[in-house]
Amino acid sequence: MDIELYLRHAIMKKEFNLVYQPVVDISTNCVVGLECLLRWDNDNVGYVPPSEFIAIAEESGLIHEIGEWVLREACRQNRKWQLAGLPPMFVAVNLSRKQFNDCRLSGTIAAILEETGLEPKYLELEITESLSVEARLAADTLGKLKELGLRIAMDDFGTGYSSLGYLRDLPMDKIKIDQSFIKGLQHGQVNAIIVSTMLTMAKQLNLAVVAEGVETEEELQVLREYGCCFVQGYYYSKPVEVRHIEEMLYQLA
Ligand code: G
Ligand code: G
Ligand code: MN
Ligand code: NA
Repeated sequence: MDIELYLRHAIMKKEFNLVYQPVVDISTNCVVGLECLLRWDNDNVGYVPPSEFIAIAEESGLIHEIGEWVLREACRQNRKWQLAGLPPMFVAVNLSRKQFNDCRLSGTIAAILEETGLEPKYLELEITESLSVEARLAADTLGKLKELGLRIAMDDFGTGYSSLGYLRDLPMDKIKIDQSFIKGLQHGQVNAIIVSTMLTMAKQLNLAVVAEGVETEEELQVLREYGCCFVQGYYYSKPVEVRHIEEMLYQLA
């Protein structure tokens, strides 16, 4: 309960911070995008991981205000990097279920894009497989969002209850293979069979693929052989603060 009280004032007190993790094209080592991840540090409760405070924000309804802050901040920052002359990259924002189910979402996002001047094609929204809405409603919402010109990625792909049903029914642009499939990836394993099959399927469905949680050269090598183009994970970089991004972009180049 205490946490909710502090969370309520966190935006006003500027206690939130975004960190960014690169999505890398493995054939060129170029950063093509950055996923932003929310961090919260409060004097009284200390560091609270997002898995905890986002659940509280969802229950209390604070997620709308917090989520809007994240979207605005990510778009503003990406536009700023572009104006500073960095190569254009997309920024990926995680959406929680309550945000997704809010009928004002596409209007809010349209306003944020307008206000920050970020071209919609540089914004990506990550949704998970647990939207818990009817497929038809979710398809309507996604349709409206895509009309704005942005892209939709399915996060943690493969771990939900209806991954394939979602792919069939919803207009996705990308799947992000959950890191549990990537850990210790080696030929001949069940995980390897699943990952290579996901890649084949995605190709035929015209979906981009990002493999998440890549930590080792070995995992990267197997992914390369299966024709995976984009990865994200500690092998390249942890999520880092804004002031480290430019440094990191030069290092990877
Ligand atoms: O950064 P990582 O530590 O620990 O993230 C943990 C979880 O929190 C992930 O599932 C991630 O998607 C989620 N998360 C991080 N930032 C945000 C955010 O801004 N909004 C939402 N809804 N989820 C987020
Ligand atoms: O659920 P989502 O995919 O949005 O959250 C990504 C989470 O995965 C974040 O908590 C991020 O810090 C974490 N993460 C990103 N790359 C790696 C990695 O290579 N290894 C591990 N263990 N976690 C990672
Ligand atoms: Mn994500
Ligand atoms: Na994920």
